[in-house]
Amino acid sequence: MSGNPDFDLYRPAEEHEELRAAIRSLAEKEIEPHAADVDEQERFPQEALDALNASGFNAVHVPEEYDGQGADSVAACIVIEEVARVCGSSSLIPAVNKLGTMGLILAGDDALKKQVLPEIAGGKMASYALSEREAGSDAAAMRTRAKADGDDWILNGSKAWITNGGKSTWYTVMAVTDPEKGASGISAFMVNAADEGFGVSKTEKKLGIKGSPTAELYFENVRIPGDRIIGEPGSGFKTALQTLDHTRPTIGAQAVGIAQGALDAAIAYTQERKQFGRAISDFQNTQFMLADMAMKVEAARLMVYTAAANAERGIAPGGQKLGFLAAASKTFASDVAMEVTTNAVQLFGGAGYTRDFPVERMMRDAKITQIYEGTNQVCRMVMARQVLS
Ligand code: COS
Repeated sequence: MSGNPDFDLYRPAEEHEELRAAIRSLAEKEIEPHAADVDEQERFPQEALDALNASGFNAVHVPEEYDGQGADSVAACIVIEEVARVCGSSSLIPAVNKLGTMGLILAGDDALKKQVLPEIAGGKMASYALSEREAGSDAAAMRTRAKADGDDWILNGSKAWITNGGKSTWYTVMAVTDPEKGASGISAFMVNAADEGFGVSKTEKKLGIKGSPTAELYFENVRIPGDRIIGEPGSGFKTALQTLDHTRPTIGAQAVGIAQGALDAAIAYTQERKQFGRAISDFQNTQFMLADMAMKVEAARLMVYTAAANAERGIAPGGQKLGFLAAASKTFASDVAMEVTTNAVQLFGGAGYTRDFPVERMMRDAKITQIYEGTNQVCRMVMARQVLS
């Protein structure tokens, strides 16, 4: 049976294993030592950005023709997962660089790609600006307006909860261009941080991922040239949702990484910690908890890679099931991450509740993966629509 080529589908590619070894080594050496401080000080993980940029792991998804590495979607997930295993905040650098450029990659024209993508491959960052204070899950209810003025567009409004807002150079911004047309009157644009009238009005104080700024952006008569629109006017909402079909698995990957980090810490700690004269890993309760945690992390990982592989194939039109798997993998992996990190804290006992160990940070960081890129409730809506269609 071993010669059956079909079984290769279920074997990780050699280059993916090599990539994992490389990014794990970098993450453990350059990112992990700063993770607790980044969280404690609520500061941007500059060391991580420098290390990721120097090694080219900052945005591996950027196609080769735009000076990137053209890594596939599974490879991008592996990078995010391995960084998240040591630092959730830092993993948002490669994750959001992909989120902030995916609409452009999917629907933008060549000239705009040439303007933006080489900069991202070279170390500048990108963000995705869809949500507004009154338009979160109901994203089509957005108010930010873009009006044509000659060949230019003029943007007014604000966006909320924008990951890496203020740190990014480029922003994919969804705005209403035709208020009469609802979701079909929304367009997507590339806005540059240097564009006059663009700014950051507020940075959130958060439970977790404290090293990654989450910002409110404002646009005050921001004039951008006509060639900064992504695709046709009115296609922006579809581009935004299509983007999420490609990037929800990357949040799944982040969740898997955080869960794996907590599991690894719990395995090590329970073998060292002695109570009643034995290592607590000798007790069956601990063993069953660790077994369940490991089983669920593995299941989540396989689902995320399957969704990412589907996203890879779904770049061609007609990838009908992409939305289901993307939402399902993100939802499943984030629920697993919440459960596994909570159980890791439990296995550490009182020590797990302190900041002397990384598991409480991982538990706080895991929570956001159930909320962003579509709350798990919205993701279940997306799944149910496809199941019932
Ligand atoms: N890809 C491409 N097009 C899609 C799509 C997808 N995955 N899903 C829906 N569309 C299209 C629909 O076909 C529809 O087009 P037509 O009117 O031409 O048929 C259009 O987009 C609007 O879709 P729909 O009517 O389903 O939109 P809703 O307003 O009902 O919203 C949900 C759908 C709730 C699923 C969407 O708003 C959503 O995903 N919200 C969460 C947003 C989110 O994840 N925010 C987090 C931001 S990142 S931190």
